[in-house]
Amino acid sequence: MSLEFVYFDIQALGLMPRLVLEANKIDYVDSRVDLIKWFTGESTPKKSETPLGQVPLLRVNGKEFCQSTAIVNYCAKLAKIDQIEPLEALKVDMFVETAKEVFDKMRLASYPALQTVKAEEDPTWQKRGAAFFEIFKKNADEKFALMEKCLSVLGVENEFVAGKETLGDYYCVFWLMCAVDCGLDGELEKAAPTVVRIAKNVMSKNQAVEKFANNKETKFWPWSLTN
Ligand SMILES: N[C@@H](CCC(=O)N[C@@H](CS)C(=O)NCC(=O)O)C(=O)O
Repeated sequence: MSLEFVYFDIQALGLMPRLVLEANKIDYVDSRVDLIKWFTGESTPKKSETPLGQVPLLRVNGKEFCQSTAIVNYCAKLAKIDQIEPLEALKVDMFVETAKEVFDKMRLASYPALQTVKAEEDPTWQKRGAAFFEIFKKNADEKFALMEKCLSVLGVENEFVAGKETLGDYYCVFWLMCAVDCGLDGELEKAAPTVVRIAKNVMSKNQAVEKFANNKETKFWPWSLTN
């Protein structure tokens, strides 16, 4: 089977698919689309050539699929990490939804600020990045606290399922990587210490996860590339 993951040269919505594949040593081609060329219509692939006009997309034996959650879930199936008891899956899913909800609330509230600056006036993303982060970082600790509350309600302290990696553990790595990249790691540690503990736990047990999490070559957001 051939597997090609196509996304911009950032982590963001590409982080989870790449992490699941790499943590479980699944062979894939990690194709990076040039973000600037995407918007000028010169990228490979072009926006108009993708199934839904967006990335990420996954090519499985050449056939293209979109939507990051669908891609993450498919990768989890390939990695066989979804083979857990229904009640364990319920716990994992409740946290995954919470982690995604926090991320979506923070990023979707921040994009309008970024769009107030014209791309031509800000080729290095400095102004757009600053506008984005001003909103993204606002009251981040309150949003992080929801993830901590979720873990506390579920009674999860170090891992979701004893001796098994799950999407819940990987989402903690996602949040640690995002927070470090945005300079929010102190806030995450304070408001959601269990998220950080679970992330470090899976990193200490799986070298591929540790390598992935410590790889600073791929930034989380495009606007931190030049910072
Ligand atoms: N619901 C989609 C959202 C995908 C999405 O928003 N992709 C953005 C990049 S993170 C994109 O393709 N932006 C460029 C565009 O829309 O032209 C998913 O989860 O995959």
